[in-house]
Amino acid sequence: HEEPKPWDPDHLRTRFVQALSEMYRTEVPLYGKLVDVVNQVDTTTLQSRGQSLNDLPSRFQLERHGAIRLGTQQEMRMISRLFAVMGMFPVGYYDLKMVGFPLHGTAFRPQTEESLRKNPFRVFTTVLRPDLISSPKVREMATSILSTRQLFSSRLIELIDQAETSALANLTAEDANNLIIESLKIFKWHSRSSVPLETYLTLKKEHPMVADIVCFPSAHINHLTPRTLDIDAVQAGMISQGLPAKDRIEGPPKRKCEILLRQTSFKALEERVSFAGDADHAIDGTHTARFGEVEQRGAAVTRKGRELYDALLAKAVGRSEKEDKDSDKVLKEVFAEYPDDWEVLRKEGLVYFRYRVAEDKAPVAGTHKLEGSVHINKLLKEGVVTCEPITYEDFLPFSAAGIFTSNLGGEKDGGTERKLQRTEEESKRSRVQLEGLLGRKIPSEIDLYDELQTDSVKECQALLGLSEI
Ligand code: OOG
Ligand code: NI
Repeated sequence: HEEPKPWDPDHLRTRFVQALSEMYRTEVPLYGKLVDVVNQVDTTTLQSRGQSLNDLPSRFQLERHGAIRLGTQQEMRMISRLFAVMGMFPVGYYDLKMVGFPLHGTAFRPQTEESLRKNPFRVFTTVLRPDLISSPKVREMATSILSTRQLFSSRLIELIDQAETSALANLTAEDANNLIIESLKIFKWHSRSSVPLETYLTLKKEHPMVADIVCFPSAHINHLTPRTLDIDAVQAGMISQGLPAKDRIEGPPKRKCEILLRQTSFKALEERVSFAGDADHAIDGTHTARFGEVEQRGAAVTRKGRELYDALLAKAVGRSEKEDKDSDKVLKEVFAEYPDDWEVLRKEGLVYFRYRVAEDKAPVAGTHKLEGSVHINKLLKEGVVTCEPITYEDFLPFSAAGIFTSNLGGEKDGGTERKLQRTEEESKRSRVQLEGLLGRKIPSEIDLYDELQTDSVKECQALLGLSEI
């Protein structure tokens, strides 16, 4: 077993998330409690399967995602360079205008099957869009405050430059340590605002998200999210242990065949902040932003599967608003239309699968190989090939809105409209803008799952010596 190189991107990402997790537990003690609840639940779930936590691959013990909100294009550009060093690249475009936030962004995450297997940690990263702030005065205020902020230390920029230009082999273990230390500074919480209370309140009135982004010297991580094997039990556990859990779990209802992503959180706490005052007098105030979240991931769905999910979700939301019924009950009823059997989901092309030649079926040298073209269903039926659903590694903007709306801290009368209308055309334009800024195309998550599935079929085809599957 070889020691990983200090600059191996997957290894750096693992060290980074461990350090981030430790920092966040110290900053938000309630988050530590959530992680304890998750561990208790997973231990019980595993016990019922005759297993223990130690049976889980170590990557399961790592947080699955975090989220940050940036203020400027320069900050977005620099963070994308830092995340690339840790093997995280933009996947999926999220236009949060559609849920009423003046932000758009992407998820920086590992893209290859191998990197995902080692550690699937990702960061949902958004950037403020000043053009969506309706008041010219507030827009000017926000951009001018942000123009002097320096999120990245000069040592960090130097290390990123080096990692990009020189052979990684030239960088030492100490350089790697420094990269982690300097990176943490970007995500650290400062209980001191960089602006006077009055400015904070003006920005907050416009939109709480704008105040959260603009008024602090760092891009504090706003939540971290471990995964769990049983999110319903974690929700119940949070409630019974007195954590301020949000009312309901976002995403699809509980099913036999889990799809996409289910998430819940404890609500953000009001934290003390000192605001810049006159002369030496700081003024005390509060800010509500940071929370803890938990997620349970299911299968990645195809475009067809996603359209069905979106349609059923919209139907459920519409019905529970109209009928004033328990929304979870409505959700369950409406989702009865979504097939809940892996074989049906596969045959109807709703879910992506990873195909593999069964271990004892791979033809070894000298043995008879299959010939010509065989349908995948036949190979599955004969046990020559096996398949398992591909895990969904991305996000659901409507779920995110559900989580964030319960974490914004009241304030409903802002100037920037909370439900901004957007058109497909507009969304395409802003996506191209973000791509221009990142200097690369943002692949659609669905295309990546499609590719994983296709590659796995090709791998089977090659191993079995078939001309076509
Ligand atoms: C959105 C973060 C989205 C999730 O779990 O959906 C997210 C934001 O920062 O505003 O983390
Ligand atoms: Ni999240």
